[in-house]
Amino acid sequence: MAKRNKLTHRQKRQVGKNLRKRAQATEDLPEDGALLKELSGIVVGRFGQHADIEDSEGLVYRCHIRRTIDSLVCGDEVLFRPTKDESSSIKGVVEAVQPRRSILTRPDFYDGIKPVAANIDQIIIVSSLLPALSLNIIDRYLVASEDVNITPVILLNKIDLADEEHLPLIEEAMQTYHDIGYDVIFASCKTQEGLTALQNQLVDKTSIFVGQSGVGKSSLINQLLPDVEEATGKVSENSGLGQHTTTAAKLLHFPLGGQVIDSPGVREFALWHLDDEKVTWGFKEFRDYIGGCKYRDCKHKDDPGCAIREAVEEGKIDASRYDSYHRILESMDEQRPSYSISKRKL
Ligand SMILES: Nc1nc2c(ncn2[C@@H]2O[C@H](COP(=O)(O)OP(=O)(O)OP(=O)(O)O)[C@@H](O)[C@H]2O)c(=O)[nH]1
Ligand SMILES: [Mg+2]
Ligand SMILES: [Zn+2]
Repeated sequence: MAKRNKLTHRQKRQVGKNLRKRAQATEDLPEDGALLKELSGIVVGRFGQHADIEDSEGLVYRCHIRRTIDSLVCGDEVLFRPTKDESSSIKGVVEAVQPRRSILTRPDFYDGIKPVAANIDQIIIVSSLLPALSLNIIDRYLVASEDVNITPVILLNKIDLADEEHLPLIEEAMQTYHDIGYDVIFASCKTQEGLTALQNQLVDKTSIFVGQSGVGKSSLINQLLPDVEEATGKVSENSGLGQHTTTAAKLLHFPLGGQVIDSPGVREFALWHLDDEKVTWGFKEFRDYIGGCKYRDCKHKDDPGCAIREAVEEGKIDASRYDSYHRILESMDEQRPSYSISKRKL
């Protein structure tokens, strides 16, 4: 008997995808006559083959998605047709997606770049003092935000945990971001410090909270939306990670206006999909100097006549941001999955 070659993980996923597509194709979508006229709505939840769509009055319909739509994420504005029969479990069909004003993506090890959320106005980068404050991680999120061209805001949570010795150091580090031009908010879910400032920052915008597990994203959302009760978890002593982590993507409205998309997909931004030039561009304060280096292929390190390094030496660019930049470039080579490297070599 001929030996059958095993499929690779990637091939198995492709087969699974094809099977799901076939199943969906043969699924009975409601007939034209069973549907009411088209309405506009927004995707507030996304599960497998279905999406929850909210209409302009705040009513939510669980809908099928037409096969012609190949990508639908929280925050997408859509046209959908409710079913006439209100007793059916599926309440409508998503017919079309409006052009996106912005799209947040994340690199997926197997599928390449995957969309996570659409029409986001700002990214709230949540960091905290437990897990320990990492400026390098903030810088990674800033680069990712700059790359998708969505305004980032830095939120330092759990400020109640800062002691008198460390507070000035933390303030100094945050001042650097403020000087570059980023909004910085100090907050605590425990003492309520900074929550009004955060609330004002969120009005009339669609925001997304990103940050490592356990920094308090869900706790902050709970504070602003006491009715919602996002699952929060104690930071596990062993791993330093939150235990009750958020799993399903959803869009929630704030009482004062504005909305948030809470999604697990953006918790960990990896940057390996960006090339070096994009990382450089993601350091906003470097931009004035890009193109000013002596050599076109300047690595902005020891190269003679490097305009960026000279700006660091003259104190125009913060030295810790410059170090962080090089650390990101070095770690990206390690994080890049092998198939991505081989693609680059082609
Ligand atoms: N001391 C202190 N603890 C906080 C604060 N905010 C949140 N926490 C605690 O931090 C832990 C983790 O908070 P979560 O809100 O679950 O964190 P998360 O960012 O949503 O984590 P994931 O869902 O895993 O990504 C919980 O035990 C919270 O009670 C704060 O301002 N001060
Ligand atoms: Mg959470
Ligand atoms: Zn240079």
